[in-house]
Amino acid sequence: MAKPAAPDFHQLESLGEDIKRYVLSILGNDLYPPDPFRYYSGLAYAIRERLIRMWLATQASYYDSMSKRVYYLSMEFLPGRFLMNYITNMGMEDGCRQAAADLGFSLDDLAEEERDAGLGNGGLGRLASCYMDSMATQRIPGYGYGILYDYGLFHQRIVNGWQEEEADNWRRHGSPWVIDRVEHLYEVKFYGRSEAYTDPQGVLRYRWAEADTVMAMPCDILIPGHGGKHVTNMRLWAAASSTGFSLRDFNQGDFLGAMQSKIHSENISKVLYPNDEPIQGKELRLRQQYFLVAATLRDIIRRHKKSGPGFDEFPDQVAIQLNDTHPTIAVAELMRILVDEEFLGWDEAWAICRRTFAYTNHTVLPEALETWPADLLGRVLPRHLEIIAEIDRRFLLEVAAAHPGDQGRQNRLAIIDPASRRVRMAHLAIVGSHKVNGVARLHSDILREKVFPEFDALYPGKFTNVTNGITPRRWLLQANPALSRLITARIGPDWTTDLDRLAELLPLAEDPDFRKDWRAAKRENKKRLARYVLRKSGMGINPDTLFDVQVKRMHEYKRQFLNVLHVVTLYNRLRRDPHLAVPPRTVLIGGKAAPGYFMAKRIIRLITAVAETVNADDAVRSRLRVVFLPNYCVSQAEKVIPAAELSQQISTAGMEASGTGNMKFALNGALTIGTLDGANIEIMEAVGRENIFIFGLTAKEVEATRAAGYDPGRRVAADAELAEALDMIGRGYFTPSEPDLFAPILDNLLRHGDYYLVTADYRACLEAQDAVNALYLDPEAWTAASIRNTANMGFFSSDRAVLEYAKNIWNIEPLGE
Ligand code: NBY
Repeated sequence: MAKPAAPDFHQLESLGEDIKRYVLSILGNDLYPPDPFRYYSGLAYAIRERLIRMWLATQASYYDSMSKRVYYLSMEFLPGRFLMNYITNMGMEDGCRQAAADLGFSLDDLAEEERDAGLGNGGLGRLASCYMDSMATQRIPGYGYGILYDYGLFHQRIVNGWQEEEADNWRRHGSPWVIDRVEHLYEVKFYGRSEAYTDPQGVLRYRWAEADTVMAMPCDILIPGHGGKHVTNMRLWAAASSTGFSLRDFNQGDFLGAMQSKIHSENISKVLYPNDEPIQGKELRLRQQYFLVAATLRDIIRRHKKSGPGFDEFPDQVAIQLNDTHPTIAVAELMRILVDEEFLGWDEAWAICRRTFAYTNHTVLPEALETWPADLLGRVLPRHLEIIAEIDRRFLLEVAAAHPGDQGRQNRLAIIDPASRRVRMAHLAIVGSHKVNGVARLHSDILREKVFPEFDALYPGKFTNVTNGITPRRWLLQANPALSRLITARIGPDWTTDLDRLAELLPLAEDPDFRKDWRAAKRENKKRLARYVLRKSGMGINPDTLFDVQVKRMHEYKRQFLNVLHVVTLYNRLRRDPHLAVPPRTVLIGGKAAPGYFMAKRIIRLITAVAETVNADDAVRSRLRVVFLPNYCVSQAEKVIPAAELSQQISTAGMEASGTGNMKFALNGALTIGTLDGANIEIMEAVGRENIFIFGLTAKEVEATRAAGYDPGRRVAADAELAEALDMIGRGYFTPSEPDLFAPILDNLLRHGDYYLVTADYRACLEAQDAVNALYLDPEAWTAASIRNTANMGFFSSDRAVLEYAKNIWNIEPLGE
C-alpha cells in the first residue's frame, strides 16, 4: 500500500484565529486590552496543538519499528524557554511573525513573556536538554525522564552588591508546554521494612512491607527535532499524595496531622536542590532520587511488557543512561523488581542490569562525589540497602579473586565504605553499568588514570569518552539570527543539522567583505545586549568596546577571582597611564552561587564592589567598565553569548570536567582565553592554536605543583602587580566602609595554600590578555580568527555526541526517514 502523504500539521493560515480562540477559551480572558502575556499564552497553545499532532505520529512510528529505546535519566533538565525553540525547529517562524504582527505584537516581545524552565543547576542539566534536542533531530528513539519541580533553581537578585535568592515559582501562571497525564499514576513506596517469606515452592523471597506510598504523575513536555518531522518527549514526574490525606489520622480527629502527611508526600517534587554540599545528607533529596527512578522504571517496564518480549530481551530493547550518579539507585531498584517481583534468579537479573545501564560522570571534585549514609538509605529504602549490600558482597568476591589478600583494595573499591558506612554511588554506578564515560577527553583520561584506576584495571574497556556537545539550533540558529542569516546566505541552511558544514566558511575568513558583514552581525548582537543591560540594570555599556564575558556558576575552581585580578590590574595600569594602548573593554560576569557556598557569595560581592569603584572612576570610564549580570540563566545566555568577543574559560586545569559554555561562545565567534582544561583542549585542537589564547599550568603541572607544596607567598612577593591587586582587595580599597570584607578570600589564597592556584596562573593570564589586546587592535585579524572559530566548531554539535552514545554505548540505530 502506498504511504499516505505526510499531513501538514503546521497549518499557519488559521494561526491568528487560533490564538484568539485560545485566549478566550483556554485562558478565559478577554482579547482586550491586548495583554502580551495573554497573547504569548494563546500563541503557545496554538503551537502546542500542532506539536501534539506531530508527536502522535512519531509515537506510531516508534511502535511500528519496535526499535530499541534509550531512557535518559536525569535529576535535572535545563530547557530554558520553549516558544522560539518550537517555532524554529518546526520552521514556523515566518508564519508566527506575521500572526503576531497582525495582532499588534512583535514575536520577540511575546517570547520575552515566557518564564524559563530552570529545572537544573548548570552544565549538567543544560547538557541533558541539548541531548533531547539532538535525539529528536537525529531520530534516535528515546525519552528524557526527570522531575517536574514546582520551583526551579532560585532566582538571583543583587541587593547592595550581595546575592539574594528568591523562589522560582516558574509555573505560577501555568505552563502551556506541560501536558499532565493524570490517567497514568504510579505508586512509589518509601520507608517500611524488608520482609522475608517463603513462596509456595519453598523458595525464600523478600518483599517490601508497611511502606508509605506517594503517587507519581507523569507530565510530558514535547521536544520537536529540527525540521519538525520527529517529536520526542521528556517525561517529568510530579508527586501527589496517595489518599488526599490519611483517613486513619482523620478519623482520630487529627486533621492537621493528616494534612501533614499529604504535604510530606507532595514535598517530593517541590523544589530543585541547588548543588550545595550539605545536599548529601538530605533525606528529601534521596526521596526525590528514588521517586524519579521508581516511577521511571515502572513506566519502562510497562512499555516493555506491552511490546511483548520477556526479560531476557530487556537490554536489547532498553538502554538506560544515568546522568551522573543522581539516579543510580536505579541499579538497586531494577534488581529489586527483577528478583523480588518478577522472580528472576540473582545472576540472571544482574546480567540484565549491567547490560542495561550506562553511567556518565560529570565531576572529579572529591567533595562532589555522591555518598549516602547507609543507615539513612536503609531507613528510606530498606530493601534497597539489602540489595546494595548483596551486590557489594558479590563484587568484593570478584575483587578478592583478582587480587587475593589485598584487603586495602577491597576497602577502596567497596560500594559501602567499611570505614564510614557510606554508600558510594559512583561505585554502584560503575559496577552496575556496562559503560562509564567522562565528558571530555582529558576528563575521561583523569577518570581512568587518577579517580578510578582500580576499576579500570578490573573492567578493561568499560571506561570510555564522549566529549560533550551543544545543540546548534538553540545556540546559533535561534540565539544568533544575525550570524545565522549570514552563514546561511553563504553556505546554505544544512549546517543546522550537519555542523561540520561550517568548515565551508573557512576560506571566507580571507574575504574582507565577508569579514565586514561578520563584524556587523556581531555589532548588532552587542547592541542588543547593551539594550538588555540597560533595561535590566539601568547601566549603559558601549558596543564599541571589547566584550569580555565570563558566565557560569560561581565556584572557586572556575576562578572568577582570577578574572577579577585581571580587572583590578588593568584598572591600575589605566590609572597610571590613561593613554595605555589597549582597547576599551567591558567585562561582563554572571553566575549564581549555591546559597550555602560562603566563598562563592563573597566573590560575587567582590565583583560588584570592583564594578562600583571602577565604573565611578572618571579617569578610566571610557576605557573599562565592569558589569555583574544578575540571574544568569538560559534565556540570558541566549542574549549574552552571541554578543561576546572574548570567552573566559579559566578553571584550574584538571577541575572542569568539560564545560559547554566554552563551546557556545566559540560557535558564536568569540575567541577563548582559557586554560588547558576540559573541552578547552579539544576546542584548541579544532580552532587552531593561533585562534585561541591558552595560558597557565596544565593538569599534570597542577598536580606536580600541589605535590611539591606550592607557596603562594613567594609568588606574590615576586610580582609587584599581583601584590598590589591583592593588597587593594585585602585592605578594603573597593569597600572602604567594610575594609575586612574580603579577608576570607585573601586568607584562602595566602594562608591556606591557594588550592586553586590563582596566584600561580596570574602572570600567564595577564600575558594572555596582552595578546588579546594586541589582536583586538587589529580588527581584520581578530575577525578572521573569529570566523575560524565558528567554522571549526562542527565537532562540538550535540548531534555528534548523541550519535556517539547511540553507537558506542546504547547500541541503537537512528530511525530512518
Ligand atoms: O557538567 C558540569 C561540569 O562541571 C561541566 O564541566 C560539564 O561540562 C557539565 C556537563 O557535562 N557539572 C554540573 O553541571 N553539575 C551540576 O550541575 C550538579 C548538580 C547537582 C549536584 C552536583 C552537580 N548535586 O550534587 O546534586
